[in-house]
Amino acid sequence: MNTESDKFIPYTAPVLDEQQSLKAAADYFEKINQRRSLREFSDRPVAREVIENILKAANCAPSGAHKQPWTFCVISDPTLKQKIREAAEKEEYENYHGRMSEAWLKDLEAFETDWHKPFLTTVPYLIIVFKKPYDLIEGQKHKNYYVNESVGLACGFLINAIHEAGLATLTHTPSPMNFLHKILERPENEKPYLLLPVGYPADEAKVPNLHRKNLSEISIWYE
Ligand code: IYR
Repeated sequence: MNTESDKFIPYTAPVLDEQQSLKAAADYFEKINQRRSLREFSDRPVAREVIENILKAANCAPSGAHKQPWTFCVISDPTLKQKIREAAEKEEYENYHGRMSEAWLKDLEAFETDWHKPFLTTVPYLIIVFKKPYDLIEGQKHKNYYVNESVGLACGFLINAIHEAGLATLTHTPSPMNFLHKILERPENEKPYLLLPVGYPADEAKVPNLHRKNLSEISIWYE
């Protein structure tokens, strides 16, 4: 039973002094600055427990009213990966042959992408994130809050955990993504949100030569 005394518990994260904060923030930036979206993966296996911990980390993201409106489908079955690749490539073919605007195609030139998505079958794991606009409990609909924001945050945590584990990923949205709902036989209250291939990078993997905006371009300080 919930009593008044167990409604709130102590906050246990360590409190750092200024020197420790300076070092922690700088070290963290240095590490996350190595993160890149990758399209060239190795087929080297990844331990299931690594993926379990990555998902547990994603599940630590904040969410509207702590509803955690997400489901992570984890696919290592080769037949299923092949099926997903075929369906994704079919949509991407349409995207690259008429559905995307000229301006959009031009913006993608730096990435040299096309409708072929071989990484979907190379990687040991695909993680498909579903959002839940409402929960279904005993046939009753219970609305969730800030669903896109919450699931976006969880994906951020997920990508961070993937990087931290020495793995790489790509935020892939072969839209429309409804085929994932069908192939994975998800319930009506789940909508596909993001597809993440997860694995080790291929030997000598390359990424586009992109630059991040600097602090003065992304922040305005009111001091
Ligand atoms: N979904 C396509 C196109 C694509 C769109 C964006 I926005 C990108 O940042 C990269 C690619 C594809 O995956 O190729």
